[in-house]
Amino acid sequence: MKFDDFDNIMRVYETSCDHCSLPGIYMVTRIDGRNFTTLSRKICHFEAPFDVKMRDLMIETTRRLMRCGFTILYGYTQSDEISLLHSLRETAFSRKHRKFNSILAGEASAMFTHLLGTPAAFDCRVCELPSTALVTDYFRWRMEDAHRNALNGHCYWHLRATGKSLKEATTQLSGMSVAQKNELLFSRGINFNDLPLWQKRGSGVYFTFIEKTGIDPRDRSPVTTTRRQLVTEMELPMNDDYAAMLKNILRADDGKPGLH
Ligand SMILES: Nc1nc2c(ncn2[C@@H]2O[C@H](COP(=O)(O)OP(=O)(O)OP(=O)(O)O)[C@@H](O)[C@H]2O)c(=O)[nH]1
Ligand SMILES: [Mg+2]
Repeated sequence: MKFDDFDNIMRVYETSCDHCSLPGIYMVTRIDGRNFTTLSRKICHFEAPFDVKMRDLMIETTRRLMRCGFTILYGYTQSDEISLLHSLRETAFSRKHRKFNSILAGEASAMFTHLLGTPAAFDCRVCELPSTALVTDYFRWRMEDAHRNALNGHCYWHLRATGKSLKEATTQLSGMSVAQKNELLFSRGINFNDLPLWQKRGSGVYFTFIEKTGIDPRDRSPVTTTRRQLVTEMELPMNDDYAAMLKNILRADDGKPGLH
């Protein structure tokens, strides 16, 4: 058989389940650390429940992903996960999910491992959101998750510090209301409201535009160019204010490729 015929026959098996997102649908990718419970506790001995080094590695990885060949408007990270909002006009890899999942998981794993100096792996999934309202809800959902995890994490580690076993602390927490968890922390001198916002809300990364003035080497005339730069926000607003921030990012989406 000629190679071209052989290639055509075999290609079908490779591409038969190659799902693509339709035009007009927002794509959000979520990249999540694999087995980070073990990595944090047994391998790297990160401070619990929150370690500034872990936060900074996740933010640096998010910033890398926002410049790795996709058109991304906003990156959000909390715990061991990163969510990326792609431009509505994202055209990378013909919007093929297999490419998004494999490339973003690979890039995140490579960057995080490089920064940490110990092997770490991430998975990735694509979420398809048909409206800006659902995009906003998606990011509010992840922030709610961060908030819940922060309260549970602080309570859990305080119970452990008082001598409770893993099982005892988990059982005690599972029967408690949010108010009781707040009271538990308060009785040990911690006001949950006073904890750093990045722990309760996660961190966001987005692009801003800056104007730079230079000299045109051809005629020595002054020229002004616009550059995009990444900004990291560790004190994100919440609720309606967060929704307004996301709305602004979505409104400014010109979908221009090649700006990463
Ligand atoms: N000590 C410590 N642990 C952290 C920190 N950030 C995230 N983690 C841990 O990372 C884990 C993230 O949760 P999951 O993604 O559900 O757990 P996982 O072990 O990664 O499991 P899979 O994602 O299913 O592979 C939790 O156990 C967190 O406690 C941190 O700053 N310090
Ligand atoms: Mg994980």
